[in-house]
Amino acid sequence: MSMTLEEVLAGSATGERAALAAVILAIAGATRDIAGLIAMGVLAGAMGASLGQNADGDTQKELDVRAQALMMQAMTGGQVAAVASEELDDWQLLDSKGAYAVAFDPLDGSSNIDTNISIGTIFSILPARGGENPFTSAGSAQLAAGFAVYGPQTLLVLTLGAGVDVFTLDPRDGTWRRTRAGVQIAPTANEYAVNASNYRHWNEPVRTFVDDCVSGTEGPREKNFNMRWIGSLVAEAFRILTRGGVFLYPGDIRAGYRDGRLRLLYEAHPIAFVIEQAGGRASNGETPILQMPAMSLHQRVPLFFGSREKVALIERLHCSQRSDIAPSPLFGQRGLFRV
Ligand code: FBP
Repeated sequence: MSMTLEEVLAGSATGERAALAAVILAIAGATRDIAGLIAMGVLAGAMGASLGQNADGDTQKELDVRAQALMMQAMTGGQVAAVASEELDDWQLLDSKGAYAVAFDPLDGSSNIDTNISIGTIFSILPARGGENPFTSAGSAQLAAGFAVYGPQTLLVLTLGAGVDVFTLDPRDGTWRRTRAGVQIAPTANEYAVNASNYRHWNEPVRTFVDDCVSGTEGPREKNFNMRWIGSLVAEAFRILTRGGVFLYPGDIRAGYRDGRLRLLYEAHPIAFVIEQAGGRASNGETPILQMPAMSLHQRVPLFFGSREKVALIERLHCSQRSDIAPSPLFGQRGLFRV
């Protein structure tokens, strides 16, 4: 029988970090409750009903609010000093003596709630700083991170900085069981994920990357590519962990989208930590996501992640444009670096 989450944590979150296990178990418990609510669908109420707007101006749905409440409940009374959430205007101090700070998106992929498509919860655990704001560090400061996927199976993807494990929720007894250990992302793959309806808003490097994929065997890459866009970051991240590929949510020229759509602190940082721990790469096109400090709680960031060779290619395309030099033969048609 595969190991339970409790057994795995007992082996990896030891010594000073033993309390980290309790925080992860509390988050796992909340995600199990959220999964139960989602599985009920409309029997639990109109989960996709719009209630207003959240701190960042996104439409807030009933399930966003219920998931937020379940996560907050799980964060109270333990070792959590402070929380930040997509659904809160500001960070909240819970207990200045707590050792950890948790940033989370309680419900990722809200636009998919009514459509029975996979959605999830994303979390990032940082060291606390007493009564000070702990949510300003670079992503490299994370102690643990992961996400739950509420799909055909309920999954928990977790890293404590020493590889990535996947746990599956056993609906027979509510136990999380490890079903994959030491996940590794293929270094290259012929699949990309992007909201192509934004093509006209993108900058040149992103258009070049996608144009080359679309041209298939007739283009500079001389092979065919496949495209997927689910509209739930967690589902795209899990697919990429499973069979490789690359995800792109660039900044674009639409009002409010200069830095893309995704939030650094509770979306890009934790996803980047997982992806890099699985041998992949995550970048804003120029800088590794894990090197970027959070300047504000709801800061957005252009996000490219997945198979490391593909992300490196996207970075080279950004770099070649920024350097403002005559097009190099290396980046030209059928160029070496585009392969
Ligand atoms: P939420 O956190 O509000 O759900 O937004 C994030 C997200 O849904 C991601 O999961 C997804 O990758 C992206 O927005 C979809 O954006 P778009 O609406 O442009 O397809």
